[in-house]
Amino acid sequence: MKTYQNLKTELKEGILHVTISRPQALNALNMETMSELGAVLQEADHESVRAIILSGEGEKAFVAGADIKEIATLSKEEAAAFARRGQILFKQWEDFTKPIIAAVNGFALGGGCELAMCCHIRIATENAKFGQPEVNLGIIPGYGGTQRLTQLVGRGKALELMMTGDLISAQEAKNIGLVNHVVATHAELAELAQKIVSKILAKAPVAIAQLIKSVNAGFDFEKAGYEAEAIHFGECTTTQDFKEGTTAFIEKRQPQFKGK
Ligand code: DAK
Repeated sequence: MKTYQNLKTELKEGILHVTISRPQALNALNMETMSELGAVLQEADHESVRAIILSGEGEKAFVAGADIKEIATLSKEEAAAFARRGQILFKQWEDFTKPIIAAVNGFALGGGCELAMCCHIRIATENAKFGQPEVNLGIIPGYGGTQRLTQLVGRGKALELMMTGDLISAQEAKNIGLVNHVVATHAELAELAQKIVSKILAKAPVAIAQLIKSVNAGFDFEKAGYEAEAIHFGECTTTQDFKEGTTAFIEKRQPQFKGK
């Protein structure tokens, strides 16, 4: 396996363990990490890899979203290109034809929740928290979250979560169908991920691949929702409110939104 700046990888008995590792920023997704998530998926497209378990470094965060400090400095053109690349990258993870388990070990917020939703199965420790707090920054989810959250939990709950920006516990995430299983400890999370993967790997790989393709075919990426999300996300990033939201986060204060 290659060496990555922000990912730790280990291939053990056909299972590729990928750990996002920027603990100083709660594993937030900067551009480099996004590009490494693309590269590692390409590497995983090899017969030696039969499944992926994705997690975050440490006991606090899976991924606390896109790197707000980095996105605050993007130009409009850079922002649009970055958003589109993110949508495509997350779709590649969703469409990967070997099982991917998200082992959510802490905060899964914004882009982190969106990344977990691209994985085929989500399990979590009870300290994990989920949410789409983009509204606090004056934007909307831009990596397919408006679509995938709605698919997983239904329209009413998805809209409530996205409009309030509320964070929910792992147990509540399980109650609404965002997470499949919740365990107490990080050791149990690793054990459960391994157990689920082992069970799947005992089945016929072609059938598993065809299952993933069949399920995903019913949630067509070309459908209007993803396109609308990209357009409306782009519109939000041009507002003064987006500048205010990201600046307020960096300055550790509440944002004052003006509606423009
Ligand atoms: N980005 C950058 N740094 C982050 C971060 C993030 N998303 N989340 C946390 N950190 C940093 C904090 O700034 C802090 O750094 P220092 O102050 O120590 O230098 C360090 O990680 C520890 O965080 P806290 O001190 O805040 O820890 P707490 O336990 O007090 O709070 C928290 C944990 C997860 C509740 C809090 O850190 C938090 O609210 N984090 C932000 C959550 C969030 O809003 N995530 C982003 C959602 S939006 C795009 C534009 C936007 C997006 C994508 C693309 N384009 C223009 C293309 C947005 C997508 C999103 O994901």
